[in-house]
Amino acid sequence: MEPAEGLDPAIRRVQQADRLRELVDRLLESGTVQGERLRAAGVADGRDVGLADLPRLPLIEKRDLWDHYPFGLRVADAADIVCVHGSSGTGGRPTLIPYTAGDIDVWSQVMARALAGAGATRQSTVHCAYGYGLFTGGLGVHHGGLRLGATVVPASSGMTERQVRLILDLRPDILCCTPSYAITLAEALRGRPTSLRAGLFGAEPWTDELRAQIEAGLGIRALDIYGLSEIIGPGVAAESLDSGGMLNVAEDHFFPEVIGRDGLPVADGTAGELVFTTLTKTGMPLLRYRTGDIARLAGPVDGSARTVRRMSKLLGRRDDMLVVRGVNVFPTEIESVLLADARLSPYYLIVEDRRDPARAELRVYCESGQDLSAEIAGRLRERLGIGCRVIVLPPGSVPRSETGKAKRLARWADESDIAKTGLPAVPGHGTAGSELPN
Ligand code: DLL
Repeated sequence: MEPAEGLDPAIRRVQQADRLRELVDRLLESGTVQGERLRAAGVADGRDVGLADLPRLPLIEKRDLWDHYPFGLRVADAADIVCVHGSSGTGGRPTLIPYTAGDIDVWSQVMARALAGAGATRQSTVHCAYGYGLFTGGLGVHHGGLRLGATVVPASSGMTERQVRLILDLRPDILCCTPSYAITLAEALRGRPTSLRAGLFGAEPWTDELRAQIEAGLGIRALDIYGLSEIIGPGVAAESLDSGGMLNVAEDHFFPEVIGRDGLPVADGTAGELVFTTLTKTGMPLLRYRTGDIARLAGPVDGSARTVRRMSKLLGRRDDMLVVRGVNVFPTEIESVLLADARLSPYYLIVEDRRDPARAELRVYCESGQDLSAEIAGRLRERLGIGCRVIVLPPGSVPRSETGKAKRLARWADESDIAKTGLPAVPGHGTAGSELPN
């Protein structure tokens, strides 16, 4: 464990407050919109703020990044930027993040921390099957692995047969990839034993039910790792072998808050939107960035050597929340129901069908050799409180993705959207859909 993780929380608070003041000074000097907004909020100097003042400081969100695309929020000199990462984003608008050498150092540190929390050491071999590129998954793990002194196998994503070969021949103990790809790898390994002991899986939502399938399929401990390119990439928070099912937040670098719909902070244990402040970043630091991700915060595990605050697995995203006939549903709740049934494959697709706006319906496409549609629809109704149309297709029908993030949610606004999902529009292919109640 890294000393920063075990710091006396009172000392960490002082360190965070100092870092916050330095950050505020950097932003005020930058002449960017974040500095202007701070001035408008009455902050003229870093010494004006403490951690308790955070809730009254301005928030920033993805729209601001787009409005100042590509680098309008950059604070460091252009010459000090050493690389760029980001996400392709929706609607073709990428989000680009410039990093200084100092930012890469912070990232390496928090990723080394996450890998060590999964049991990795200098002796480890880390098989990294996250994509390498603008996406932060591959290179984030890579930086952390190098920092730890482990051997990194930069397999990147795709070419599953080659991945299997590398895993069998190079005998890695740690696997890093998306949770959906972990399932693909488990299937491709077809029960052959491996040297893997643990994996760090993230970049897309996944449930404890999927965790159980990965752990059984690969014979490993499956841990969750969270992050977003705007803040740094993977490593903002990660589970460790002993973190009690929650993710340790690297809060000495990324200060977490959770806010309610009204924008006000909520108590620990209450779900709300995660907001992060990058206390130590210098390339494009963000003060109070609204992530759109929904989670809960909690204190450290009682009696643990790690004293950092923890966050829950993500419950969902603000914009992935489906509101169907007035009921709020997160896709992860549907996954929990589907994956608890061993007769279904782990592949599914949820469709919010609004082709007839007056009669929006939720369709759940899943796979099984058996007609389970009525049974699954019943269980979903019990869990969600609304009826869904469940369509059980023969195994292999739901589109798979070997690279990038799994697409498990589609929205149909008109007929042209149907073809994009690669699925049959009408129930009856495979097993008939269940009746639509209410
Ligand atoms: O996905 C960074 C990452 C790479 C995290 C590898 C973990 C592992 P972006 O492409 O910018 O960055 O996407 C960030 O992905 O706001 C969440 O909505 C989602 N996400 C990331 N990690 C998790 C997770 C990377 N563990 C967005 N569980 C975030 C659920 C996750 N969703």
